Amino acid sequence: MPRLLVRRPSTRLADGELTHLDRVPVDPALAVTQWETYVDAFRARGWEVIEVEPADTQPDGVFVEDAVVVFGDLAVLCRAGAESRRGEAPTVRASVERLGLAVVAIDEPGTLDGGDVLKVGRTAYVGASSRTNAEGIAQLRALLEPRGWRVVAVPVRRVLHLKSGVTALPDATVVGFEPLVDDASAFPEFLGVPEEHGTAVVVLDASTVLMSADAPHTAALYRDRGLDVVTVEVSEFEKLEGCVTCLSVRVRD
Ligand code: CIR
Repeated sequence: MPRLLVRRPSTRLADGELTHLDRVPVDPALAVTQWETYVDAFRARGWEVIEVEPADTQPDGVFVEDAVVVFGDLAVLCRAGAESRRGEAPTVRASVERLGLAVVAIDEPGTLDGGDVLKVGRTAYVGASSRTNAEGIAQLRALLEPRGWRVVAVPVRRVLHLKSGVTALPDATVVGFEPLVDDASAFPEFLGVPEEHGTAVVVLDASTVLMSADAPHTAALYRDRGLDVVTVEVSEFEKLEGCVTCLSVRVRD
């Protein structure tokens, strides 16, 4: 059964980091409702949900994808690019250790945010962003290449993380909103989509994707390609430069 690692929103969510967006009011109660609906969408499709210990002192702790990336039976604990987020790691490590995966960590001076890692088959595209540095990418490459992964660094300047700009459909097509993609030529199969919030998809199963409700034209495009599309409201997280991918870590069988 696929497993989903999540962490409920901090009461200080509204104080989360912002890089490209201006701060606007966040509704904490609505954020919790949206988070619960998001988690339920997985539960309804047979995913086992595992909650990381809540961390109210960590405003961005809900974006658990940034703290760990799973490659088969290897979990790579990240070292956050934003100093304010480094306190998220110990509780994530404790949860990951209970999953029974081999656990390794990115070390100082490396930084790596999980939102910068896009897995497509056995290729890991890694965003060279304001959060992920060259040393972090080098450490990840040293861990993955001996295990049969290809690591491809790609520039990320227009958005926070690589996966704020591009993700992948079940058939490995990389999707992105072109004005926010620094180098679409890095991806062998690329599909431009018409809305910024349509670029983030989570693959629920071979024919189903989960995405933001704030991209109806993109949802229609995916349906035209034969996909089942589940949409959820994630407005309160989008205000903080989050999206459907960063709210969970997916551990697939
Ligand atoms: C941050 O700036 O770190 C958070 N406010 C948003 C993190 C979003 N994570 C992601 O895209 N993977």
